[in-house]
Amino acid sequence: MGMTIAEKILAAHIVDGEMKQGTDIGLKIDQTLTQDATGTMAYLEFEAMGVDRVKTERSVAYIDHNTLQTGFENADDHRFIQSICKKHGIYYSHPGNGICHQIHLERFSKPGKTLIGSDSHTPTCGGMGMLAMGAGGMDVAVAMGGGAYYIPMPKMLRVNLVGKLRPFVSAKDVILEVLRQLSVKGGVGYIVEYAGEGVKTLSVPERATITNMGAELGASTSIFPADEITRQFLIAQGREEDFTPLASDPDAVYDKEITVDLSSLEPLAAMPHSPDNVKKVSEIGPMKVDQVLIGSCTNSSLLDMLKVAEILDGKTVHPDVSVGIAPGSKQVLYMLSQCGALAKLIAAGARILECACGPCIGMGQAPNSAGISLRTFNRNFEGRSGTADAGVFLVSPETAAAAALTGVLTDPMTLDTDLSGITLPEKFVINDNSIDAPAPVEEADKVEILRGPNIKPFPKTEPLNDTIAAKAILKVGDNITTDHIMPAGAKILPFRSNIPYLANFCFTRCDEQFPENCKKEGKGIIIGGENYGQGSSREHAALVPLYLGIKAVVAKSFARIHVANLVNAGIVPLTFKNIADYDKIDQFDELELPDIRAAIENGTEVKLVNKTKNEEYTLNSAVSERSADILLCGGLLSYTRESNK
Ligand code: MIC
Ligand code: SF4
Repeated sequence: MGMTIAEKILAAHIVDGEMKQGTDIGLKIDQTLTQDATGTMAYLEFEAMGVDRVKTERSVAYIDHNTLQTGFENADDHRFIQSICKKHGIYYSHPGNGICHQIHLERFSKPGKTLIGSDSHTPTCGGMGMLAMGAGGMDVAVAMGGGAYYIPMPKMLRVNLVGKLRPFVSAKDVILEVLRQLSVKGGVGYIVEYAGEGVKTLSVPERATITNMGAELGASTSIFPADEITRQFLIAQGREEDFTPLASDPDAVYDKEITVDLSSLEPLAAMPHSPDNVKKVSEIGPMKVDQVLIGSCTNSSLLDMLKVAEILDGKTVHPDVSVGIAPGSKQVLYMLSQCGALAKLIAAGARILECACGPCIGMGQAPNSAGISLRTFNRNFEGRSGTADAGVFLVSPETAAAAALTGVLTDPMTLDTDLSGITLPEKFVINDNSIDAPAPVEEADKVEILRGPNIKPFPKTEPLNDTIAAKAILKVGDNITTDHIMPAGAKILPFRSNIPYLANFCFTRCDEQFPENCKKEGKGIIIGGENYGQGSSREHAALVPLYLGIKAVVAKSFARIHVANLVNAGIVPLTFKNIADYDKIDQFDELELPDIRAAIENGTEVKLVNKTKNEEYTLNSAVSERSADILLCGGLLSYTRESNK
């Protein structure tokens, strides 16, 4: 039987298990990346493992999230990461060099290789034909130490692209259409593979926009073939030797298939507050817009920026709109400045922002009260922008630029600009001087690790108890994001290495009393709905609840990265056997999970006793055999220490 692209890469990297759906497989990881908001913790965990030098082919640490330095915290963390990199064999990308995914695509991605990153948008490099997955920081630390990365063997979903995009319709509209068809849960358990004639009409950065936002489908990852277009991109980046062709076999079997007709697509927008709440721009109509932001790892490539510059050329942005533009990398910004496109953006009145995540993660540019913000980003979860009552719409750069001029949501197909001349350059300008190579092995000993006072100890874990008895300290609905569990933003993000401080903000978007209640009770169980923990890969959404005494989360279903993070933190994830039981539990009910340790050990069903209601429900332990062992030890760090004994 033929293989899909993903199956070929999996087969070449499997080191444990069998490629059988429903079982866990362990993969050899060729490359890792971290960003600074998850990186500090990941490197503390790496240090705790006691490995001298990373064992991957390439590991890179990027500084792109916490670049707003309103106190010493971020700068201290950057210095810590820089020194760790130097000592342990990791490449270090300086702040200002750009967003991890954009730079990794440009400078390090390689078809056929595996990459895991402590950021949920790591699948961006799937646009290059890499098997690139988002993971918790601890999993990345293990992979840097040479350990395998475990995932449940995914199912295969094929997106058949037919036709060709019309001008002013772009890659963002393709992924918004896929999200419209599949929803934020539609990709769970799948690797999404793009195929069909339409693939040949998309450049690598366009493919990367699509695989990037595949994260919002809940998919394990997304991937494109590596073809002549891929090779041309690598040649333009001066890296032709990194090319390997990659295609699925003609008789490859997919578990599911959908089709997107590129020719009939129209500009789309994801409306507040979910990336799958998609409508046609023409259908929403000329809604007044207060802010337009262009950038983020989804849409900050040179191609995107050149199109925007062309649309704004010779015009002035609408006086009622604040327009911010953050090019994705130093390479993009430099080339924009060289060809004069940057001058067009500046002349039009755009606010040029640093090459970083910036407003995408709430680092500045919060909209006005009840403001309408059009963003080329990938997430529009409530409150993520920093303004609780703002409405964020996710759109393509073309749609964003159109609204920047008119002040209202505008279908860019109605513009009179000609974008046909905008193509990728044959050669990008290569200047890697903002990426430091690590110290040579023989000098590593001399490198001192620089630790600031913001770094606080990791929360204590303990082996799983025989029985868990605790209150239902919180009950939440469907599609709870990690932004609900552990918000980000300029005020909180600098404390990603200070779990006790972060605890004051945990779940406060759902229940202001949550941290207080946990501290009062000392322990608790969380009751969740479908797709609990979707969104970011931040392990803080597990580590902070762990610190607050959360012992188990009982949900209708879980998002892939978050469930792994819970296990890694030693918090037991459980699912309802009978979904209707969810309705029978109320906040503060006294719950008990008798003999939970034995049930996890033996892989049997788990009993949940609701003492308040005098009822009993059956739960499934949502974990594999290996995850069960990790839970029994009290988390991945203890498990790794035990296994190394
Ligand atoms: C995000 O987009 O939410 C982030 C910030 O990039 C996160 C990582 C984090 O929380 O640090 C992600 O997507 O994994
Ligand atoms: Fe950064 Fe936003 Fe991309 Fe996350 S989604 S990596 S915050 S640009």
